[in-house]
Amino acid sequence: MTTPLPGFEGLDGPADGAPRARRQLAPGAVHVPDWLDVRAQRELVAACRDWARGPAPIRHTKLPRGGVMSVQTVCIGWHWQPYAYTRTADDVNGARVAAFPDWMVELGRRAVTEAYGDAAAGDGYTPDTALINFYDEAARLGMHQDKEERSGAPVVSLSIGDACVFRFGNTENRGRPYTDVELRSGDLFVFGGPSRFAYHGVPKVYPGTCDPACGLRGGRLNITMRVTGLG
Ligand SMILES: O=C(O)CCC(=O)C(=O)O
Repeated sequence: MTTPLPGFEGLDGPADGAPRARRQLAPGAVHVPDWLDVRAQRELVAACRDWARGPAPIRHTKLPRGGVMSVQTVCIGWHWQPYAYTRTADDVNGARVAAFPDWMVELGRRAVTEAYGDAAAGDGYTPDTALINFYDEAARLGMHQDKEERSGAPVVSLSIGDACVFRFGNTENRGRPYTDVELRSGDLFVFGGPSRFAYHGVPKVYPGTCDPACGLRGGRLNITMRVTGLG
């Protein structure tokens, strides 16, 4: 048996190195480990590097009360800033954000199909925005709901790089009950249906767990695809 990653011992899941099984955490919330192979991870990292350069470069999002998010974010399709979507990155440089590519729509469809085992659900899924978050070793994301979208379509989350603790909670409040899941490079997490508006966050990233074969030298990249429901 291999040694668990430091700090992972208390989490619910197999030891590091053991195969991890697809798991439904709650109705509509599904974790599919190792969904992206290394090549797909590298391609996504390369695409995200391009988007991070512009037209609206990656930034630490400013919060309305004067705080700044520790995570760095760049958006495609639509630009998210607390708490609305716009086509232009008005809190960055005013540029229109990069288009949401067709290949990403296809990836989102495949993700929904495979997470839910439901081709019709996948075929009907047309994401039009993605928030791309980069976490350095100090970055965290507090418990929140993704609720600026005017659509109940699922959120598709892809993780690359350092492993993290992903906290998936309930739809009522930021507190318990919640489940902590370790998300590793290549993992897919989809939340829709009754779980679409569940609170979730990232309380911890495990620096140094990134395999450079994924295309990142360090840190964690997370891509969440969404359907805005905006015209
Ligand atoms: O980084 C993650 O796994 C979650 C990202 C997230 O919750 C968000 O972008 O709203």
